[in-house]
Amino acid sequence: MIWHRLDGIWDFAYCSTDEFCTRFDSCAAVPGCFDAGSALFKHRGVGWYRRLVESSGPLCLRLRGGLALRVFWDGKPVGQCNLPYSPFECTFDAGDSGRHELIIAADNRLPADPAQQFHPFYDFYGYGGVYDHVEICPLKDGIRRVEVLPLCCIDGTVKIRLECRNSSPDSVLLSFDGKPAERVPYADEFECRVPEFRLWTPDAPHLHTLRIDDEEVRFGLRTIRCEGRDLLLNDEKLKLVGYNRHEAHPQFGAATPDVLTIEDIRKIKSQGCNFIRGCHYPQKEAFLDACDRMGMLVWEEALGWGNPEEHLVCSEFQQGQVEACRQMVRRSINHPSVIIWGFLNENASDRDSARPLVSRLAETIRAADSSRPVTFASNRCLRDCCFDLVDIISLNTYPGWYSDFDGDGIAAIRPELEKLADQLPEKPLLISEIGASAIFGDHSECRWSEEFQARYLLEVLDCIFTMERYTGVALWHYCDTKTYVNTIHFLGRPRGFNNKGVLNEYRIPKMAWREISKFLEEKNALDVKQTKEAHHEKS
Ligand code: ADA
Repeated sequence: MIWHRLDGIWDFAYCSTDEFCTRFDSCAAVPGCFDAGSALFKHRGVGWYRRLVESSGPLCLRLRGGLALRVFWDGKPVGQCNLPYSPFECTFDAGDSGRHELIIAADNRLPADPAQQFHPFYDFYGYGGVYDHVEICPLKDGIRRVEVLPLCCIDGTVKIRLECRNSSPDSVLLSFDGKPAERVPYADEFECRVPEFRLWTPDAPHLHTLRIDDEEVRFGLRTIRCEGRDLLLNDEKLKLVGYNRHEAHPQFGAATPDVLTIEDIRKIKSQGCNFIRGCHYPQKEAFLDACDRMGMLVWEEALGWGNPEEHLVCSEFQQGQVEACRQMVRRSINHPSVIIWGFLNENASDRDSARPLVSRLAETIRAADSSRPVTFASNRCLRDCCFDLVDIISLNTYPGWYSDFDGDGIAAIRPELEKLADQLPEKPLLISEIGASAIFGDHSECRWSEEFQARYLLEVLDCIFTMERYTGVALWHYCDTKTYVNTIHFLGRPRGFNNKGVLNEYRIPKMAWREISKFLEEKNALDVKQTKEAHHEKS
């Protein structure tokens, strides 16, 4: 399918209610968040975006935004998405050829209702707007979608899954990497070997293409699986080191320009890291594309944050979560960078009542893709009762930051990580969050200073590298991130930001960034030296 981008300056109107808008008195950028700019900063209401589109016949439109989206074509409703941050597609008949009016209404109001998927107690700001490129594609009969799932990194076998619009053909033309096409009988699902395949690895992120009839996809050949306490990439044990990262910037909200996203990934990679947890929602496609190309490993997760029992047992909330997991896997399945699926960050997973939903989400994901491990980030740690339902045990823990107030804080890290390592079941164990806040420019050396944060994170890294039991760490957080202040967070979020970034919100490094860079540089130099010595001994 050939997608056409509709990015640019659209007509715009803001309304505090959701009455259908007919007067567009302003303009706004798409992608863009209306409440990140000066005119409507922090407003809660509906942003109406309008433009004309030349099209006809059956059409698919895809977009991603928040917090709830409605789509109108020539004034008629054609789609609705109540799943914030979720990649969303709607298909409809565009009518006769000519110019048509497309309107997208982005509603960022926050009704207090457990059925909602976004709540203001979440520790990140729920922006209103269109977060990502808006794209359309005319629909034709025949192959509509191709999924490629790597099965074996030794002989290059992949599973191919096809979806057709209307009827399926008897046979299709299949071609890898632009080689001469071969005609094969049509099947919804079949296996084959990639000719002259090269593996996708973080150091050599080789990408292949597969074309089936008119549909072309890019994929990487790599396997990812759990074995005992280990996580194996292409059958080799992985150690993950990296950051949690929100897709956000004070100037752009959640609609960050791709150039910023790519630069963030490049910085993390060149620091010597190999891992980003895309917290706490599905990431934009450009982020995944860039991670595929740059060899960055990604944890992709569906939206959730500290959801209490009341949410977990609410059937509308559950339905939304199931749908969000389905959409996430469907959109991201061909990205080799995605190695872990996650959901429901810090849910009430110490309650038996959490088990049905945790189990249902894990099974929903596995039914759509059994080629990657599934997890959720738990802050219930030793009290958690859902770890048996997932493949990786992931822990959010802040020893010495939210505890040990009488001590120096840093001394609490190692004993806590040792205790967790000793007591949790035999599965790969990941620290999915750990960190300490630092106010940019504070050099008082006490808590909240750049010095304290740097010492804290160096101790964490030292623990992770010396404790075999840990599969890795995603430090909290890559950069300072805007959040809510008038909620539970009012005491711990100066400036209205989560200040645990190692860069500030404008990506200016704090001391921790420089210290971690040095630490990883020395660590990587040592690894290279030891590998050379081992080779030397062998030969
Ligand atoms: C949690 C949560 C993060 C952030 C962090 C913190 O672990 O998952 O989103 O809020 O705590 O900074 O306290």
